[in-house]
Amino acid sequence: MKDINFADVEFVSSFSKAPLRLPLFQFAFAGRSNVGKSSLINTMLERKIAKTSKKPGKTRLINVYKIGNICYLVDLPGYGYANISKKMQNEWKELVEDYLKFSNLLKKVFILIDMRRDVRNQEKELFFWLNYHHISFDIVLTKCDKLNRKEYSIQLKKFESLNIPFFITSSKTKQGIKELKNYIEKLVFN
Ligand SMILES: Nc1nc2c(ncn2[C@@H]2O[C@H](COP(=O)(O)OP(=O)(O)O)[C@@H](O)[C@H]2O)c(=O)[nH]1
Ligand SMILES: [Mg+2]
Repeated sequence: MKDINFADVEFVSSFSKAPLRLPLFQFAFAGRSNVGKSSLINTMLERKIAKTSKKPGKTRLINVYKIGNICYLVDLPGYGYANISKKMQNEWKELVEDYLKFSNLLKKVFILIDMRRDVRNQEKELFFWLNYHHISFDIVLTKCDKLNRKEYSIQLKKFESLNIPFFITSSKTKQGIKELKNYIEKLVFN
């Protein structure tokens, strides 16, 4: 099996319209704001390339990073902001749903969930919607360093009961990062 050099990364662009014709496999990252999406991408790529916005909810853009000449990581705008208008919610939906439904060569969607939290309606709706459209997804649990052993085992059981494959990660301790990268490699080259 070939290797992907995740450090060989290039920022492609921020898209306000769904990029549907990217010529290589894509891995998309979705999740509510503050879940640790930018941190995860930066940790995987071993540099601070993913933009972190000080004003969450302001950017409705899809950020795309190209790894070597092999694949793309697609950073989808976060959902679940408390104070955003219906209009902005609809814009988010249209942009993200357009991309997920119609993008060429989308290999996998990773849905990030803070491991301390429970699965909420927004995630459940997203699971349902992705299944309905036959779009393949897994869960990536973030911030696993923030749980003590007891909390960890309680949450682990909860997520196991969903019957959706999941990774357990921390951008702080780098737990699970190698596994996630190996998995992406496997999906690209198989
Ligand atoms: N302890 C810990 N904090 C994290 C982790 N990942 C992200 N954070 C923190 O969570 C906050 C939101 O992270 P960010 O990556 O900007 O989230 P995004 O809005 O989903 O892109 C920041 O303060 C990060 O430092 C993690 O794995 N462990
Ligand atoms: Mg971010």
